[in-house]
Amino acid sequence: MQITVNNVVISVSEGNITVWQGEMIVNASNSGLYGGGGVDGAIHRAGGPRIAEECAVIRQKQGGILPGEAALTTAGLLPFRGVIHTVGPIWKGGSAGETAILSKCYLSSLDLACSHGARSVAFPNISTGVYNFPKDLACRTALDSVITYVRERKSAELPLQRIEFICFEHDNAELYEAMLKDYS
Ligand code: AR6
Repeated sequence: MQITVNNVVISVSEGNITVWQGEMIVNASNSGLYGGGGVDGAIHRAGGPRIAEECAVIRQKQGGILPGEAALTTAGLLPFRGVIHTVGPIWKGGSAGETAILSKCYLSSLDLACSHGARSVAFPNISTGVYNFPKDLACRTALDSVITYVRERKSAELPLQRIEFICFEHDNAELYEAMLKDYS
């Protein structure tokens, strides 16, 4: 399933983000940028120690990153131009600003990708694993945030040509496929 907004192809697929083909991938990390489980673990395992070394430099310089922020490192052994690490909100019931923070994850990752001239970027389903964010609200928030971002930019300010949501879980892939149709 894919749609085109402002000349950017926005698509959904089911699979493992480490074998995606494109320029930059986003990681669902933690505030200390310590490699963990889930997609974070998969990226660090596949990319090798250089990613953790650069995360340690960011940690030393600025003490990590806050939920909603993003930071760029090498992709190590992975064939990407870089990995954008962002930190999603831990779901606490919905009244702690979780949706706004999740939206900010997508926007700050896109800002970073664009400021480095990336032509393509892939997102995992941030916060919907151990951080427990409800999957349907996370999907709506991801699509609203990314599509609004792309719509509001002039083409000249937007190096991106392709944005892909990589769903590791089948139910997430179904949600994204269904909701993406609302924007076509
Ligand atoms: N490719 C794409 N998506 C994946 C992959 C993969 N290889 N593996 C898992 N997912 P999670 P969070 C999906 O738990 O909820 C880490 O320990 C997964 O099915 O990875 O943001 C960090 O260090 C789910 O849909 O991230 C943090 O401490 C989605 O990725 C914490 O978990 C996000 O699940 C972050 O929690």
